[in-house]
Order: sequence, then C-alpha cells, then structure tokens
Amino acid sequence: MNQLPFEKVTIVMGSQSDWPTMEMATKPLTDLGVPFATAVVSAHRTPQRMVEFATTAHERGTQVIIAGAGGSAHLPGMIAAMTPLPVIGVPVASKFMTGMDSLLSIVQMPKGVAVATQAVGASGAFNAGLMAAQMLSLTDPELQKRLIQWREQQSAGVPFEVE
Ligand code: RP5
Repeated sequence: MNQLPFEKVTIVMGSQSDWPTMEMATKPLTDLGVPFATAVVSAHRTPQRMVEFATTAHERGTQVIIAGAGGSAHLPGMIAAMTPLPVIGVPVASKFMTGMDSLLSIVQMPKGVAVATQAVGASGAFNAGLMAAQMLSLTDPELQKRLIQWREQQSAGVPFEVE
C-alpha cells in the first residue's frame, strides 16, 4: 500500500504485529456505523510516513485518530504533536514487559500535547473505538442515539444470576 487511507476515524499502528490487538478498535465502530480506515505507520521504521499522516489527517477528513503501539511506543505522542485532531492512544502489550513499557511511553505526555491513553491491550483498543464514536456523537445526534441503544443492550446482556 503506497497511499495512506483516511476516514472519519483513522486507526494507525506501529506494526502489523499490533493488528490482533488494534482490530478490537474496529468492533464498536462497525457496530455503531462509524467509517474507519487502518494503516501501519511506525514512528521509528517509517518516520516520514508518520509525519505525512499526522500533518495532513485533519485536511483529509479524519476527525479522530486512534494510534496503537507497543514497547518504546512513541507513535501516539508524536502524532499528537503534529495534528490538531484528538489522538486516542492504545498501549499494545509488548513481548518482554507485558505492556507496562507501552503504557508509560504513551501516558506520560509532557504538558501541552495531549493523548487520551486507554488500557493496555484488547480492552483498551476496544474502548478506543468506543471513545472515538462518543467524540463524533457530540455533533451527530443519530450516532448518539445508536450509542445509547448500544449501552442499553450491553446492560441487558449482564444477567443477575451467577451461574
Ligand atoms: C512497535 O514495536 C510496534 O508498535 C510493535 O508493538 C512493536 C514490535 O514491532 P514488531 O517488531 O513486532 O514489528 O513499534
């Protein structure tokens, strides 16, 4: 793929190896009918691609960026430094430090550059998609209705009885 994709929500990740985690972000977006695009953009291995992506995303129709990375996870913060768009960061669990390195790399931003950091791993990726939909719902009443229904269904799916 030579062309960077852009959608209302654009999900980027540092490596193809992040996809099993980051795929979870697509689930609530699909359920709620929010268009998204995905791409591998690495802060370390493809720095020029990252700069191109981050500096042009707001001009290409993206409204929220979800960025996932593991280990020395600079991607969400570097993108946040180059875009006016909200950036949701997902710490992907790493091989040797189980994601604590990813979490601290993403969450501990200096004042003045914000990343909305989620939990480590699949739950964090899922919630990143949900958070992106909630952000977009501020200006989309139909999406907000779907979100409320989605929440109601989630609550209805939790039984009282312990089996
Ligand atoms: C990070 O390095 C990626 O986000 C990934 O989580 C980690 C390992 O990448 P691979 O060596 O598996 O490509 O940049």
